[in-house]
Amino acid sequence: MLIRRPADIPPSEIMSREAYLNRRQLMAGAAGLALAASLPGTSQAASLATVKSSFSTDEKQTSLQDVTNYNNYYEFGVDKTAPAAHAHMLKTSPWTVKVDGLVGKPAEFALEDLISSSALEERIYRMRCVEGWSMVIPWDGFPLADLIKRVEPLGSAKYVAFETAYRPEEMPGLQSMFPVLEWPYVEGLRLDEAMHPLTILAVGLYGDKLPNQNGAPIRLVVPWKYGFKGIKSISRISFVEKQPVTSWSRQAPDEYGFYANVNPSVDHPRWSQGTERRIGEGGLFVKRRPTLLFNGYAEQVAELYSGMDLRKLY
Ligand SMILES: Nc1nc2c(c(=O)[nH]1)N[C@H]1C(S)=C(S)[C@@H](COP(=O)(O)O)O[C@H]1N2
Ligand SMILES: [Mo]
Repeated sequence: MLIRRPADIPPSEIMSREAYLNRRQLMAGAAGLALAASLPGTSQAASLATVKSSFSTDEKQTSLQDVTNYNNYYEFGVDKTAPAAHAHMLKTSPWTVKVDGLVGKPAEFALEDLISSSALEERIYRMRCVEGWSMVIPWDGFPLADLIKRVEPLGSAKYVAFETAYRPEEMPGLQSMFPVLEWPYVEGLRLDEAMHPLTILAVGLYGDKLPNQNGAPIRLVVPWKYGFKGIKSISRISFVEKQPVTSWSRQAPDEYGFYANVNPSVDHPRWSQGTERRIGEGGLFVKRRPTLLFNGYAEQVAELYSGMDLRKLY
């Protein structure tokens, strides 16, 4: 492991997770307690009660410090540390998610409703960013399929479109004279991808409320796709017939596609996708890891793409 000065090492990295959560519980702020109180069967060890999932990897988890300080969230700046510095500006409560389009039961859900009406699961997923780094993150969330079933999609619904909140006053990146992306950030999935049991909406990580820089209060997690599919701070989910526009493929269609499935044999035009750097594995002599097809989830998801040319539909 990288040797750092003690002052650089956050307590969360030194303590075991249990000790950390116990300490957190003692020190839990009003927000955490209020959220915990609103949840059925909240355990004593953490703010969010979750059940374990068989979909989790047992690989070493990336430290909370790295998960919350090395982020992409361009609404708050393009540096990896900018979201941790600025995302507190986003007011995440109250929060609603509007679900509309080709559904029998369109609705505007309060976040608390979405959380209390689902059995939260801990999903420890490998995450791979298109830039070439990866992490292992213990998300707390529920299958997107649960929400989809509640709104009863019509037969004509083929895709699901997602939108991040549009809040110029609370998102400095939206005030920039030279914006990196068109806002709001938008993403999409084919309906069968959205219904897949691995696809979740996360409302927490490491057993606690989702930090703002990771997409509070609710964000998408699709572990076999590049990180940019995981749209943060979702305010709207629409069911549509045609493949929706997505932020990065609109910005640079030759570099980023709609599918964005992790694939070591389909390179980005400017760099290889064959290997990755696992965040937290520091040091000069640490080898990059080989990237796996569908980020290692091929057994579960390859079937979704049978017969498709993954070089063309990248
Ligand atoms: N709204 C919004 N969502 C976003 C992004 C963004 O800039 N804006 N960045 C994406 C990218 S490129 C990645 S790699 C992941 C990073 O998620 P994390 O910071 O929780 O690890 O968020 C994705 N979701
Ligand atoms: Mo990314």
